[in-house]
Amino acid sequence: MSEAAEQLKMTLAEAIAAYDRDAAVAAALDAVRGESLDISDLYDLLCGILRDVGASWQTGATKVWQEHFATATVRTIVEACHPLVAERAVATVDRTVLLATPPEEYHDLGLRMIADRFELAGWTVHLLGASLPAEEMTLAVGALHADAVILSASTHYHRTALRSYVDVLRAAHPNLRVWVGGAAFAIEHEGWSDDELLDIAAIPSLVAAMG
Ligand code: B12
Repeated sequence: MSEAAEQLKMTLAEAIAAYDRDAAVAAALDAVRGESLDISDLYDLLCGILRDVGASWQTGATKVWQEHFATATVRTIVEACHPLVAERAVATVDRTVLLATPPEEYHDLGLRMIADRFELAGWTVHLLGASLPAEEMTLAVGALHADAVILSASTHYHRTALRSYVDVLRAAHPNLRVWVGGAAFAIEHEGWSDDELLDIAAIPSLVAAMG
């Protein structure tokens, strides 16, 4: 992590500890507007803050309401960055991606950040949010002429449930690219082939790789 990123991570963690959402949002926006940090670096750093909060919640040092406060603050920062994402996106690559989580999977912040990474890379992005049934995604793929679908899972239970979700989608749309990811795939991905997983770092050059 760069020195600017380390500094900002500390500032944001302090603002969150002081329950000062406005200060956190202002510091994050200053950093990305001032170009000391790009948006992808900011998202990596926000992800790190939430992982720290999650670890602290697991030990009991952070209460559930405090974890919710931190998550809400991060969400506000990400939403506040969106006009900059649209401004900084590269020229269109003429590809459309839809993003969602499967039913009952409410961890959607990672998905939200992935949506912006695709937009920065020139994709047309339709974020369909958390807990979308496979049948609805199947309809959306047809209606929005999607080339690809991104599905995210944070819990092991939802990683398993995604298998039949992806099978339903592929049966309806054989040429569709479907990629899965999220915290549930971080350690291992039994039952999934390597080409169903996506490396975030590959997003900027995906279209060239897809041929
Ligand atoms: C915030 C949070 C919540 C919030 C979610 C708010 C929201 N709307 O997103 C709330 C309070 C709702 C919540 C609830 C629960 N949570 Co929770 N939660 C977290 C926490 C603290 C942070 C998650 C987060 O936003 N991280 C930041 C984002 C940016 O990271 P990310 O999702 O991993 O995404 C990154 C990558 O994975 C990647 N990515 C994501 N999707 C995709 C897809 C593709 C294709 C690709 C390439 C990449 C990619 O992109 C991001 C990086 O840019 C984590 C702790 C942790 N260690 O992460 C626990 C955690 C995920 N939760 C956990 C649990 C257990 C739960 C609950 C079951 C708790 C409970 N007993 O009720 C419920 C389940 C709710 C449900 N049914 O979905 C566990 C999961 C354990 C497991 N592996 O099974 C964790 C890890 C906490 C822990 N240490 O135990 N949670």
